[in-house]
Amino acid sequence: MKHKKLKPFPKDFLWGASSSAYQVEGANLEDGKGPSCQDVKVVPEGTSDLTVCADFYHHYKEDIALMAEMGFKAYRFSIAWTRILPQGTGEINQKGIDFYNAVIDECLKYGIEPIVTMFHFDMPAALDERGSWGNPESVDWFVNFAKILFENFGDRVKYWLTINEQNMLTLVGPVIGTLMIPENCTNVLKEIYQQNHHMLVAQAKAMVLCHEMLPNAKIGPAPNISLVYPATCKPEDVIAAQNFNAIRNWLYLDMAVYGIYNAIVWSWLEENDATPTFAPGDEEAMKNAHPDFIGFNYYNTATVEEAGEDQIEAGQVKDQQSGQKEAGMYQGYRNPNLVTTEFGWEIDPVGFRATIREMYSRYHLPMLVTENGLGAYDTLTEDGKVHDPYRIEYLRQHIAQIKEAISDGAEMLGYNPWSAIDLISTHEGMKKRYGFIYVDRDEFDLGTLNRYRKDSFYWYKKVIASNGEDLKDE
Ligand code: BGP
Repeated sequence: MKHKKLKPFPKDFLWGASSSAYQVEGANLEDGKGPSCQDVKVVPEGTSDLTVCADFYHHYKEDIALMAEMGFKAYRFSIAWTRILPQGTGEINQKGIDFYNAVIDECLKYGIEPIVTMFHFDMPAALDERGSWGNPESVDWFVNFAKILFENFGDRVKYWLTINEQNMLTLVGPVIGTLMIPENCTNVLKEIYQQNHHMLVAQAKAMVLCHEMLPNAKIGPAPNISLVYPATCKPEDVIAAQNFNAIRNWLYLDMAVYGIYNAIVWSWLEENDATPTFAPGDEEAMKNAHPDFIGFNYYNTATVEEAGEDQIEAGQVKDQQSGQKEAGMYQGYRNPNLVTTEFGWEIDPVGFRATIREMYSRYHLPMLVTENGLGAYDTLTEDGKVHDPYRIEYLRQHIAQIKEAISDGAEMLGYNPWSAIDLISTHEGMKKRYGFIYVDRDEFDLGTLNRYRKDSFYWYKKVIASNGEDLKDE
């Protein structure tokens, strides 16, 4: 549909950007913080560990001031479970509470709405030792953590996100450093989807608790949603695309919104003897939960074709956007219509609109973009500049497609691209940068950690000031 006239962004649209605790904060074992799975994992060769990151822990005032200078209306960040509960359960670390109180207050000082992710890839190491999400008790661990967050921060935080990219944890957990599979496990698929089930129940209970404790707050899930295209109009390819759409996307949103398991996924699990076991009360808990909005991360679309019967080999899965193959279900296909980033991720702004349209048709809920962005090599010039026209172009095209989607009738709450500031990429370390703010350090040399405004910083400031009307780069 080519619109004759585009609708404007809503007046209170939440322009901002995102980060996550384990990638941005550093101070990973400071002030009583316990280790998370990210602190004990073996990082990919040639990439930085997660001990210092962007050192947001010590620079948050300066960083939030820079966000305010860009005109941010929102900042989406995650709370490290192990800063609040070093062992995952038990005693609260007051210094952790103090830190996030300070971050929230600093945001509010500038009128920046804090959007809090409760779990972003950082299971407490102590809970991993107790079986992680595979332990049925994990539901209570998470709900207990959620309650502490609501009690301590709920007076000021109005937007909550439950679990970041639960679908990626389930599909490619080991490459992110999460998802523990017990050594003696004989049915890995069943184990994975049992863990996934525990996360779904935990999320549902946290949403209900949020509504009980904080009637004015809004809460939603934050999966990574990529609409899946069929490689051709061959009917078998269309079925493959529906299969992957169900496994990758709709399983998570059907459950979050309607409290039901997606039928295609359920049949596939049944055939593989991998359906999860329900504990008493699970079904009811899932039905009772009603998100107020859908938070979602979007980087690109996926394309698949009909699959043969062979499985993907371990080691072929590189990151959260790869690994698209499941025997008899679907097989990844390189979309010849799309270019890729320097790091091999396809770029598909129009697919962003298509993804939003599809989600709105299925769920009829307002949507909040919780991630989107371009990872690239950036260079700091001698006079302290970072020229990143590639990032501006990527963001410009994606924002333009949100406007199309709004004109299509979709309800959009905000746009929080990845990332507010340079931080550590899960797979590529420091060299793959996403931020509007450059951090002077490299992979292993911590540099000065000074902050510099990239060209995209000034451009985004203008975008926000014009409420998305002025997307020009000049
Ligand atoms: C998402 C994660 C983020 C972030 C981003 C970029 O999947 O939620 O935590 O890492 O992807 O990915 P990467 O750092 O691998 O480029």
